[in-house]
Amino acid sequence: MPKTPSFPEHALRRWAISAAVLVVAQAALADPVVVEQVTDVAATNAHDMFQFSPDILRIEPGGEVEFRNSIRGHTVHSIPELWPEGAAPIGISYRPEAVVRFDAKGIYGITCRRHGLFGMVMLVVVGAPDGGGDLGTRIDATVLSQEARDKLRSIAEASGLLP
Ligand SMILES: [Cu+2]
Repeated sequence: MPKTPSFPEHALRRWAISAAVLVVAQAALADPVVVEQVTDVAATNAHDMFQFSPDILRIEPGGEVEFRNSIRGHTVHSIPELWPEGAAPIGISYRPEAVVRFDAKGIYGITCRRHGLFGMVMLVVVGAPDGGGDLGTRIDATVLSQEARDKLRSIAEASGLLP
């Protein structure tokens, strides 16, 4: 019976070690969190049809978010009243994907310029704030539609940022 050549054990061990190192390195880089901009044509109302998914994120300072599908009318725009002081505003249009890095701690409000009217809004919470602070007042101060403000309130309430 012919002897089948066996893979040298030391080479196998070396391969296993480099594979383990690779996994650790990838975990350390922390891939961006993905937010999809959804158009659900099966929805029976505009409120459900146009959404950011998920509509709330909690990340650490320096964390990155990849916004996908800022096309066919969807955009990603900062809500000025819900944006930490000094943080650069964002405006993404006509791009299948765009990565945004959030450095400053705080609560960031984001809207789609076309569908924000129907409540296509979301929050990004960077760091761990003690609470929403004056979030409720700031939501009321926005020039968004009532539907968008209601959506922001419900997101904030569901995540403990508002009582
Ligand atoms: Cu949209």
